[in-house]
Amino acid sequence: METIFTERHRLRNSKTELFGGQLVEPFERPSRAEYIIGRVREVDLGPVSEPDDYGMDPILAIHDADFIAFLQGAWSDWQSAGFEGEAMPTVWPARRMSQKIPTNIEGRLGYYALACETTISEGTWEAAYASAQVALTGAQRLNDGAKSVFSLCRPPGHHAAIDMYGGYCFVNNAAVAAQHLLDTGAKRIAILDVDFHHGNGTQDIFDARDDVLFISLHGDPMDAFPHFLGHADETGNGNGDGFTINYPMPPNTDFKTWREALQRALAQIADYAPDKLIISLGVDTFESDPISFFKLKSEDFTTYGADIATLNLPTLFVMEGGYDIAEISVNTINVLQGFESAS
Ligand code: OKP
Ligand code: ZN
Repeated sequence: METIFTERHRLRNSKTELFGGQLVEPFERPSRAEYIIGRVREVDLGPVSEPDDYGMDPILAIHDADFIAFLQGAWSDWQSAGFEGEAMPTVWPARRMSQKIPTNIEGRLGYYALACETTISEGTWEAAYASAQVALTGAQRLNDGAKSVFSLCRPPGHHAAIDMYGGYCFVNNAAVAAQHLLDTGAKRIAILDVDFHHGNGTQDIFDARDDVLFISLHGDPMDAFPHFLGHADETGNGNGDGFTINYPMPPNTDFKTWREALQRALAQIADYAPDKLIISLGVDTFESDPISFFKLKSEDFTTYGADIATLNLPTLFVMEGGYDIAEISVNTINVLQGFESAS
């Protein structure tokens, strides 16, 4: 399997995350991608290629233009305001307040943020842009006939909504890839999100559409980030009614239970008969992940990679989360090798 990767992910290198009331080193850090690409090379998964540049249009096909302009300018606006730390919101347009977009950078941060753990710092936009290009290049490889591709995206994307960032995400890489496939001939795309956290951004983007089936397996939002989306009764709206499916699961969910949900999801994807499949691949379902609460073991990732291959669909794997630095690389590549061994 070919991997698409760029060192430009390193431009996303913030120094702080608000966690447990303290500013800590971010869990979403450059070494994550370095571990994963190291393992890709160690097991000789396949060639590693640089992304092509598809420009801004595919990003603006998913995201609100003023939101993207905000991301592009946020770091410079924050610095111009004279602040010394990294950019983070402290105020939101909460219930019954005005939704007018402020001109001031502190107001704009609150308007466009869905969470405040994720600071914006120098290079953040450039890395987010490059990450989307990694996803787009992987998608185009499927158009060119590849059976499967690994887009080693960083920063991740599945929490980024039409006009919101947070949860370490800025541009929704999987959604941008899905739209590219639709714009180049596909009629239906399925996105299966196996990251521990609910893919609220992807759900938001495709909420009212029937050309993308979105299915997510995740920690129940009653207990887990992002807390305010991902319940089982969210099934899509308008034309999209029935094309969003959520499988929230409780703390300590083990592989047996998780795999039962996966099998149901795979049957639903088969029924939908998509042209192509995108996996939002987060490996934070691992038992030792520092910020999650499922109990998957390393060998389980191989098993479920093989399960996904039974769909026999052209498949793009888009990297999302996974934070136990020592083992994310093994677990990620286990999914890809499990998939290949069953293909
Ligand atoms: C990004 B991805 C836990 C706080 C969680 C943000 C998590 C973002 C996850 N106490 N903070 O989906 O892996
Ligand atoms: Zn996650």
